[in-house]
Amino acid sequence: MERAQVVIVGGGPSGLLLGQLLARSGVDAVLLERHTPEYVLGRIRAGVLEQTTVDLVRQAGVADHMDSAGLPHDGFDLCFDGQRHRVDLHALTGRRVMVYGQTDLTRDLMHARQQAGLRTVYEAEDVALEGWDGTQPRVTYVHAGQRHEISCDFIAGCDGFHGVCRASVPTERIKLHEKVYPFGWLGLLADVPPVSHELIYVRHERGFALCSQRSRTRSRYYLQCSLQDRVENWSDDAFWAEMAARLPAASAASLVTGPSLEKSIAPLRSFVAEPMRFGRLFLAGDAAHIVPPTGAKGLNLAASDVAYLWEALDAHYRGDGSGIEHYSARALSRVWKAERFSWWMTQLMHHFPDQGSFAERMQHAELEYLIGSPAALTALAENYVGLPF
Ligand code: RFL
Ligand code: PHB
Repeated sequence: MERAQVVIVGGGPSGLLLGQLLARSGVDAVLLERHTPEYVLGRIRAGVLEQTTVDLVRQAGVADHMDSAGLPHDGFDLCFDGQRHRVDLHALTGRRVMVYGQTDLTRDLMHARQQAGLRTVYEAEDVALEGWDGTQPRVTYVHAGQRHEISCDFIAGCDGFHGVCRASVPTERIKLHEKVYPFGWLGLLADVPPVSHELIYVRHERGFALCSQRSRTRSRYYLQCSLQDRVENWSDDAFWAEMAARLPAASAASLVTGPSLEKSIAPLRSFVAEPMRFGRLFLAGDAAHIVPPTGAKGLNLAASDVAYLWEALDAHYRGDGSGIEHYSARALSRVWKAERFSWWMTQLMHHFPDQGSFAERMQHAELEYLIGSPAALTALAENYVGLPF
């Protein structure tokens, strides 16, 4: 039987970042990922990093590319009634965010892991957890047709929403909170210059739209779509026409279109599993919680979980086990605040299918109040740049 101090299940940003930080602390961790590296890098997801996430990536020693290619943003636009209103994050909070794609961050982390020769198994099938409630956890998996077994001190469940770790916990030990929204986001990635140098969040009767970016030459756009929509039914031309219809005329006129590199639909949900620790099993990132992407919080929450878990494990191996006891409560306190913000921004900006005129007027009144009130704008800005951890 193999041996490791920590087995990390999942090679997305949570698992890779945790692995990098643990290596810095001299903790021996094996990482098991179900898919190939190419598959993991093919998923186009987050684009906005909070300052605290940027700092953690620097602490992990993998910031070179992010620091040279990432785009610091001091603000974004909220758009409604055909008008754009700038939210000056830096003036309101003294902080900014960094636009840097999850794909790039994941690639940087994979590269660093490989360079450091850290044990990683891609295409690890049938991962199963045992003994996490006792003192001797074990993880089994199949690779290249052979079953392997690793004994360890701790298991880090970084295996996303559909992973095996949360699913291994008996239902009576875990409380799940969930809200499913009646729409999804259709995303498109293209090598065209962004329509604006900052992000634009658009509320429109036809549905929400978001203009984001990956670089000065690569754009990421999203359209609120129906849950019945299929990517195959959206030609690139149809996407660009719909985006132009939801933008103010001046912005639509300067929208540069081009062939898509990727198009996908993501359903929106809010989800929290409590607690986030079960004996020697920890959940981190999307394995424990999901936010709708409107507030750009998912990856950043994964980063704060990882920071807490790293601190707890690092302290444990230096003789102080109290961090392990407190991990779940610490993480959940930040998780719920980000859940609240993401839920709030989602219900403020989207068109709900059964929304009556009253709800529509409430959205409108709240947006008008927001742009006229420095206090309300500051509350928005301090959540968007990220609460401290
Ligand atoms: P991931 O990225 O899902 O990675 C989990 C990994 O675990 C593997 N796995 C297994 N491995 C072994 N055995 C098993 N049984 C396994 N089961 C699963 C999977 O293959 C996968 O590689 O979770 P992680 O690491 O916690 O990272 C979370 C983030 O990916 C997620 O929160 C963000 O992408 C959310 N998100 C955003 N977050 C932000 O902070 N800012 C944003 O701007 C932002 N935009 C977004 C987003 C998510 C989106 N989608 C598609 C959901 C935009 C979108 C459209
Ligand atoms: C993205 O660039 O993918 C992105 C940006 C901001 C969000 C969500 C997604 O709120």
